Amino acid sequence: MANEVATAAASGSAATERFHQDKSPFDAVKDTPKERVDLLAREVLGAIHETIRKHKVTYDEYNALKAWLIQVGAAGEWPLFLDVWVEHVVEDVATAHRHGNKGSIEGPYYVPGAPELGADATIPMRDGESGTPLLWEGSVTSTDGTPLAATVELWHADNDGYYSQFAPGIPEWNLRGTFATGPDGKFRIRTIQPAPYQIPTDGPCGKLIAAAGWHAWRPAHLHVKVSAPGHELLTAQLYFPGDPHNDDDIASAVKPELILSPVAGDDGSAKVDYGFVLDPVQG
Ligand code: MBD
Ligand code: FE
Repeated sequence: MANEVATAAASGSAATERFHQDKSPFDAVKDTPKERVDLLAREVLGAIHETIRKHKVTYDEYNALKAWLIQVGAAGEWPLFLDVWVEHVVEDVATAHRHGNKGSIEGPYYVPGAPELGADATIPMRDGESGTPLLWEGSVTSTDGTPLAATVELWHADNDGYYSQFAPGIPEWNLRGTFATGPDGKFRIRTIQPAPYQIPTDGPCGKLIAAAGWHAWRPAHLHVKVSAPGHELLTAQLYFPGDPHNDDDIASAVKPELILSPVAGDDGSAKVDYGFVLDPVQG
């Protein structure tokens, strides 16, 4: 374990495998009419054709694209590519009708089934887990203010920017937990503050970033999925004030409503209050 290093290919193939492991994503769209598939496929291809004509894309560039796309698949980086550069628009469209909490993208590193904990608990972590301790208190309510017995799933990177199950040498459920609130909707979670996250630079996504002169950073973030009976599932990320990448997240997933306001405790820890408002399911 000690000499294993995190590689793009390893975290990419873990993410790809994980995605296929759940129920088939095709099931939910099996009744999609041909007309819609035709429309979407034609418009996406049309946008590519237009770019080629507009910028006179050459055969050398076309062949490089082909080779690069093959590499994205071989490295298992399709989940990473799509979640970094596409998912944020899908999320915007999917949640535009909501009156409750703003959401954000799920990203490639969610794993269902994290250890179940109570409303007042410490997330699984290693002895001496590095990083600023974070005490997070909040409650879950419906849009009319009613407290909800809810489930808060939390997952995040460690102080080196690595996620358990996607980087080697980290215990399986490290920094992943499922917290159940009581009927008052309240929770109190102890964890550590994650570090900013650099998407793998040694794989094909990293190659695109370098070739385009972009940077590979996401701001430090906590991922959550908050659910309650009769309410829409909220998938969100929470951010920390002052992070240099809050303004230029490579995944375009920061919203001002999702930036926390932690206060420093006298023991070097951070304390934060942040609760969630869920939209009732309509109809
Ligand atoms: C992440 O941790 C993440 O949250 C997203 C959206 C993309 C890559 C890595
Ligand atoms: Fe993340």
